[in-house]
Amino acid sequence: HVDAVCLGESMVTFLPSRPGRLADVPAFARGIGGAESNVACTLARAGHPTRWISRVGADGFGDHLVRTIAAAGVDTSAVQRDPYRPTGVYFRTDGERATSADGAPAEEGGTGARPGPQPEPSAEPPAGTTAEVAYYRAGSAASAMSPRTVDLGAAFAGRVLHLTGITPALSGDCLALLRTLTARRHGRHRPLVSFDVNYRVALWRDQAADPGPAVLLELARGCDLVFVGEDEAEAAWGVTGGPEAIRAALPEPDVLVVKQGATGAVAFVRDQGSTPQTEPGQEPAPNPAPDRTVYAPGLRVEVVAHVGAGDAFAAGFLSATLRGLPLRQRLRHGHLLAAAALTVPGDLAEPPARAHADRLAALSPDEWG
Ligand code: KDG
Repeated sequence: HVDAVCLGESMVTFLPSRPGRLADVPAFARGIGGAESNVACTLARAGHPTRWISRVGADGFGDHLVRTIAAAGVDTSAVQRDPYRPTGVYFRTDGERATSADGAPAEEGGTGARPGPQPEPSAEPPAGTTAEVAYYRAGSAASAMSPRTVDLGAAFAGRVLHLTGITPALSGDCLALLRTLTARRHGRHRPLVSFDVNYRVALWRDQAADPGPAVLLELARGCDLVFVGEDEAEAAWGVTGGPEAIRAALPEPDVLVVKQGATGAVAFVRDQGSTPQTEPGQEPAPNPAPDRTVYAPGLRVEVVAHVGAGDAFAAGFLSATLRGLPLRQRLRHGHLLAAAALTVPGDLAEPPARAHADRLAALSPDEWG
């Protein structure tokens, strides 16, 4: 039995030994990254049987990724090894602390967690330094994922299939794969398809006339649950006017979660009772039933790094969804896990024990705020 399947590229990540520009940092420590495997590891650590589907090189970095993700309790049996293409890697630097205190930038997708006072940093990057991300993933093993190489049965085997907008930016084959996985023609045979928009400008800008925004909107429309940052929706689609305007631009998913950076998150859920059933191959009804809308403020934490917080938020929301918890609890579980990820330097934090998270998520609005 599989609760969730997460599909996407993971990379070996190199985190800087000290703040500063990529040109100046002398050494990097090895970690792992990848939005979808971050969600998979967090779901598995939260007690959900979870599978990660991907493709890595037949190299040491591929061994390291598979070993580390399996050690988090994730089923890696559907991960393929590519004898010709390498495992992707990337390097990050720290930006000025003041930058991160403003809430997650669009690149990180927003988290809904509210940053609190900053810890006294041991070494500040020079003023004006922004965080840099250098990807070495063009032609990677994962970019060779396609509808032909990926076992679609394995992808559809869980109750939830989690995807992100990073994968379609990797190659034409990866885009074709995401189109296949998000096609509504699979109807009742597909699991709940979850999509975190994750608009990574750096991955799309090499392509003529950045097709990213249009592709991400098209794919999001085929999914059942979509996560998007308010700033991200503006950067990608030019939608201003807040969560309601984003919902108006994206009415198709049954559930839409709009993350408002440092403030909180809003979830829109179509009232299933009054939604006409969509047959396989059919478009959703033109006038969908009205939404239920819930807002939940984020938590105030001392931010160490934003990386991975959006993934942790998605994992918390998905975990609570899989457990059938009410909408507000789903948002709060998202905030709790995001808060944990914000307080560590790498992508992944140990999630709080389920009973502890449940107690925190059940606090009254006064206690929570
Ligand atoms: O959400 C964190 C990810 O951005 C990071 O782990 C790397 O998947 C990654 C990407 O493509 O940016």
